[in-house]
Amino acid sequence: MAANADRSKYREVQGELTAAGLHFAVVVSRFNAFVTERLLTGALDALTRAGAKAGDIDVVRVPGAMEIPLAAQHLAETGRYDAIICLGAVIRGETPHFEYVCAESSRGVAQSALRAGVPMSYGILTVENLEQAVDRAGLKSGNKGFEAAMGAIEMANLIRQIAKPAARKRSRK
Ligand code: INI
Repeated sequence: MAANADRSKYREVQGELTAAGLHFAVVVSRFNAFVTERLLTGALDALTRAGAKAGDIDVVRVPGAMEIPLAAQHLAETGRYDAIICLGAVIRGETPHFEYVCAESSRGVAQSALRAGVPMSYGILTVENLEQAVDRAGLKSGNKGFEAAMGAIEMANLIRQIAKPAARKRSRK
C-alpha cells in the first residue's frame, strides 16, 4: 500500500540551508520603509548566519512593491545571482490601490522568477494595518524577511542540484 511504502528506497532531493559561496540580491522597496527596513535586517541576518559573505549580497532599493518584479527580473538576467529576495510592505488604505499593488507584485515576482529561471522569494507583506505589518517584521509573528531569505537559500541550493548543467553555469557567472 502506498501509505506504507519504504521511503528509504526513494532518492529525495532538497536544498540545504547553507549560503556559503552563494550570491544574492535583496530588492527592497522604500514605501513603508519603517517596516521594510526591518524586513531587510531579518533577511541579512538569515543570509549571514547561513554563511553568505557580505560581499556576495547586493541590496537594491526601489520606490514601491509595484517596482520590485522588474528590478528582480533584470537582476536575475545578469546571471550573477543564485537567488533574489523580494521585500516590501503593502498596507491596506482607503482605496482599491492596495488590491492592485498586492496582485501585481505577487504575480510579477512569480512571473519574473519563471522567466529568468532564478529563484525569487516573496517577502512582501500584504496586510490590513500597520500593527499586522510590524508584527511580521520582527515582533509577534516573526520576521518575514528572515523567512524569505531562508526560502531563497533553500531554493538556490535546490536549483543547483536539479538544474541542467547550462543553467547551473549561468547561475555562477
Ligand atoms: N507601495 C507599497 O510598497 N506599499 C503600499 O502599501 C503602497 N500603497 O498602498 O499605495 C504602495 N504603492 C506604491 C506603488 O508600489 C508604486 O511605487 C507606485 O504606484 C508607483 O508606481
